[in-house]
Amino acid sequence: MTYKEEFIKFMVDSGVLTFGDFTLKSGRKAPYFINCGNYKTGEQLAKLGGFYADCIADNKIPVETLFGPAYKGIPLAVSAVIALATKYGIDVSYCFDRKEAKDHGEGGMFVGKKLADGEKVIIIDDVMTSGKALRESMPKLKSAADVNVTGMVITVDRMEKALDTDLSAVEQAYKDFGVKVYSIVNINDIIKAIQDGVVEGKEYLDKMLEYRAAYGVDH
Ligand code: OMP
Repeated sequence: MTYKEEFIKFMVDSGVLTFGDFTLKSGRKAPYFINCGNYKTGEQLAKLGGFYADCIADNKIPVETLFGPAYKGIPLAVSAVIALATKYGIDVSYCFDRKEAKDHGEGGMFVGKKLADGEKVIIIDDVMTSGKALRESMPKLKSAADVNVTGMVITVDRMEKALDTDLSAVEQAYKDFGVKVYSIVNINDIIKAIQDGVVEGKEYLDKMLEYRAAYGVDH
């Protein structure tokens, strides 16, 4: 089994890759959904962190701090920062934002490493569809300090159009913010894994391809 196939099987076994009728953050109605909130156990998070760390190390993305956007990005960034240290001996920091500012104690909008101008930051998130989530986190991150976002690492690139453009969300992210998006797998890898029988789901393929014809784009 290839590395990508192993990850796709891991998503299915963890109940993360699901099929049905879903309304997405962008308003799109999709026949499949990747719910990273379903990685629940210590073993699953340890394994997930290893995949993020592999992606960062393999692509040699410069990094001082991992940023996990609240809420779903928090355990993802924590899993990745631990795996970078234990698997690769790369001991870096992590931080996350608060959804509501704290007005007592240490106060502020961020928890974890205090960001500095020029700091090399990787955004750790779950999935990219239209790029809306990145569009929301960039101003927050930049409000902390003039950080250097060296990349964004996600588990699945759905390879879809950004909103109001024919560019892919990944291309639009680079155009607007200079942020390069790295993914462990993309939707073509998932479709191929289903076609090859690596994971179940052949009955959903028609709907997935139909959806891909409507919103999908190559990059
Ligand atoms: P965009 O902000 O449109 O790129 O959508 C990505 C975000 O939507 C993710 O950060 C999730 O919060 C959520 N999402 C998933 O978690 N899994 C999916 O398969 C699809 C979405 C989505 O709503 O598009």
